[in-house]
Amino acid sequence: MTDQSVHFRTCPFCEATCGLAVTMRGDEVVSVRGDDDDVFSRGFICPKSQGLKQLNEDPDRLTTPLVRRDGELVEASWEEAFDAIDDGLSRVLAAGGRDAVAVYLGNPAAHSLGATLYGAPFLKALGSKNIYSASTVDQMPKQLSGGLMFGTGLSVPVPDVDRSDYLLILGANPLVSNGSLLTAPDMRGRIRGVRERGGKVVVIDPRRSRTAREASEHHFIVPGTDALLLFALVNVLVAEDLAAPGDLAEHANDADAIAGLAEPFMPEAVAGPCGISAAAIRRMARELAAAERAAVYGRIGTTTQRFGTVASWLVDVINYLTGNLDREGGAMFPLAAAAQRNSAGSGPTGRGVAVGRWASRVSGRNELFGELPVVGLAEEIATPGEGQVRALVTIAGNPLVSTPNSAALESAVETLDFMVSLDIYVNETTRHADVILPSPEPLAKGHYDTALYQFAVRSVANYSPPVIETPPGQLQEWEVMLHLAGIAAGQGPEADIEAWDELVIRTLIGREVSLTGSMIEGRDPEEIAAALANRRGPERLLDFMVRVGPFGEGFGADPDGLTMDRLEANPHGIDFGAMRPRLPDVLRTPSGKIELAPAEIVADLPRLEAELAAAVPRNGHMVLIGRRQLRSNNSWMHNLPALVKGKNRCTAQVHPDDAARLGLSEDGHARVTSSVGELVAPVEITDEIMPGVISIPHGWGHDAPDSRMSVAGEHAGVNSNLLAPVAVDEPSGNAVLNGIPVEVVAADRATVVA
Ligand SMILES: Nc1nc2c(c(=O)[nH]1)N[C@H]1C(S)=C(S)[C@@H](COP(=O)(O)OP(=O)(O)OC[C@H]3O[C@@H](n4cnc5c(=O)[nH]c(N)nc54)[C@H](O)[C@@H]3O)O[C@H]1N2
Ligand SMILES: Nc1nc2c(c(=O)[nH]1)N[C@H]1C(S)=C(S)[C@@H](COP(=O)(O)OP(=O)(O)OC[C@H]3O[C@@H](n4cnc5c(=O)[nH]c(N)nc54)[C@H](O)[C@@H]3O)O[C@H]1N2
Ligand code: SF4
Ligand SMILES: [Mo]
Repeated sequence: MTDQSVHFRTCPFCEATCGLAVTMRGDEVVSVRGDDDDVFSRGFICPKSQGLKQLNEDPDRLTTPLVRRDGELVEASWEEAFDAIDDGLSRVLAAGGRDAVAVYLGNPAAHSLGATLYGAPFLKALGSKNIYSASTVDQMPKQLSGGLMFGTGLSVPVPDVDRSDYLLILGANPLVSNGSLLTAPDMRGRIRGVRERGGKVVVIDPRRSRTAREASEHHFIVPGTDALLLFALVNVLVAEDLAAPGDLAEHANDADAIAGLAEPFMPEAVAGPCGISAAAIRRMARELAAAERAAVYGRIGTTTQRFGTVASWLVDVINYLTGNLDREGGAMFPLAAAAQRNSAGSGPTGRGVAVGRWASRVSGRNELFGELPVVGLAEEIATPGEGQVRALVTIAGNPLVSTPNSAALESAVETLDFMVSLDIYVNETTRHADVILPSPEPLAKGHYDTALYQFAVRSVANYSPPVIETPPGQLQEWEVMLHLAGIAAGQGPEADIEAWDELVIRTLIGREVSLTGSMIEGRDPEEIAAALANRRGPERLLDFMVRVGPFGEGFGADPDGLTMDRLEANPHGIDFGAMRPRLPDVLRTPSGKIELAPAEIVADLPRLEAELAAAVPRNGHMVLIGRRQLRSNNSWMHNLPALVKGKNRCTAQVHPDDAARLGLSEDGHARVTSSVGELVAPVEITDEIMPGVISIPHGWGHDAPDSRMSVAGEHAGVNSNLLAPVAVDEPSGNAVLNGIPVEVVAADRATVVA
């Protein structure tokens, strides 16, 4: 058909960055398939990719701003919407000051070029201490441990899966999640590759997940005890003289301290609390040490729990002790073509990371990387006093479903004086907003993964131009962010967007030319700006970032180097190769060394020791964990019919022994109660889950009265975060979402409480 055209683009829905071949007829999506020529994914896709077509067709997706009038959200023009925001935010700022406005940035913001690159100017103009994001219900412990050990909040070693002989995976299910802090499309193929090379894959998880089933070996673990297990591995490596960091030693501080710190955590001491035998732990340590090239990888099961930072740190301590840090086939530092934080300027010495430059007003939790733990948002809204939050801006976030103690946050949000959301739906969160600004659908946006390529197993660069023209009357996310910046800066609703955009690029250029070690150190900013003048918005910023990046043309320094023009000429992406050793230059610590025993982490060890000492038999008590599902993406893809069809997936999984003990039956329901909430969910009995553990997926509970997601409403499920109390991993303030004590009883559906 001549009126059809095929467009190649990167899928924006998860961290795997798969290449898609999208067939269009005008603005209509005919099909979405894998791009066999994509340099990274080679045709691999998952079912969520169909979301691109389904979102395009979704009648519930917002295309006009909504403004609340007489209590109801009604369609409005952009002018009216920005007027309302200027009015609402100005009133709150005048009455309560900068901190009275809180911002929450959700997960899709990290997948959006506009929101990623233009978030900073808005936040800077706003100047509030109350900045929150999904990071503190996710990976903050890993960012903190990486930051303290290696020097930046994005210094996260990534398992080099394609060249490894031994993978130890804790609390991650990449066959379903498709990888996180690990950008590598087709994880099933890559994990199979390890085994086909004669290597071994070991999975530690309270559920026999898809990844566990694909692995050579799987161990159930009592939720929340990974730090104990990892410490026991360290203990064995040291006690049996298996530690062999080799050349790494010359780049590290405090290696001597590790043995002493690990001393209390003998395998025999942790075996009971973890539910893994001492013999198995010793064998694991020996195999890890003996493997030619091995990597330990921990993900959300290890970060969203009580000892997230300690567990995240120990993962890299083990990678160090076994000599696998920065080694091919081990855990390595990626090198992204644009914006790689840990390669800005030059190493190995740097400023390191600042922790706790301010603290939250009510509970005194530390700021990290410019934000506060989101578990504290509800109390910051609800507690009167100076600095009380009175307005909230959500950007691509659904915190009323995604964050702990959802009911308390909802009650707090209802009392706000003003709320704005940049989103694509009226959902559980945005239904409370006074103004909702719509984002264009993914096909109408340019795409490049500045964030995710920082965790990629290969240095890949791939830009996708918009396939659909911005519909008339629609604004791009970056333009919206700059309008918000203008309002926050007191310039009113009609700020000069072009002037703001100019300021943003000038700021980036100014910083780069004065950066020691930059490709354009000392160059004339005017000359650089002139060379970028043919573009605007995110594409101009991206052009700049790739040109000064590690493969860049450096504004004349290397004529063969990377530019936006070259990216546009390569729709299947450009592959600059596998990860390569980067020590010591990748470091940005003040000492210029790897810090193996950071004080902030060591300070949390007495808490872990107390846990070990207090470990009591569980006596039939149940703990809650979550799970991800192939056809879900956190809370927001349940309005797409292709992704919700089939049987109800929002079930409470329990082991047959627990089901028998608690009187639960497969066609019945369980009432699950925690210290803060209660819900009723259909029971699914399976021996894939560890006895004593119950699993309910997060991201459901779409029965809010005035949300406008008709399909999701028919597949409502329950919000598991109603059960999550306000509990944190102390050093990072990250929420505890796994290992929550609950009581489980059989419930008759007819007695469901409202
Ligand atoms: N119990 C439990 N809770 C969890 C987790 C868990 O494992 N267990 N996981 C946590 C994790 S890792 C994360 S990242 C968070 C996610 O937490 P959030 O980011 O708060 O939630 P999402 O479900 O990703 O919701 C994203 C929002 O963005 C909107 N959206 C989607 N696409 C776009 C777009 O292109 N532009 C704009 N402007 N908006 C868009 C959606 O409509 C939705 O409102 O959830 C966390 N919550
Ligand atoms: N299909 C799909 N893909 C997604 C998402 C999605 O919602 N759906 N969300 C995306 C996001 S935002 C993120 S952050 C990533 C997350 O990516 P992953 O970290 O791979 O997330 P999960 O699939 O939730 O896997 C976490 C595993 O940890 C286990 N677990 C729970 N508690 C513990 C514990 O205490 N210890 C151990 N060792 N394991 C535990 C769970 O049983 C689960 O199997 O996925 C991304 N990809
Ligand atoms: S794995 Fe992730 S990036 Fe790949 S098609 Fe699925 S959702 Fe898209
Ligand atoms: Mo996440």
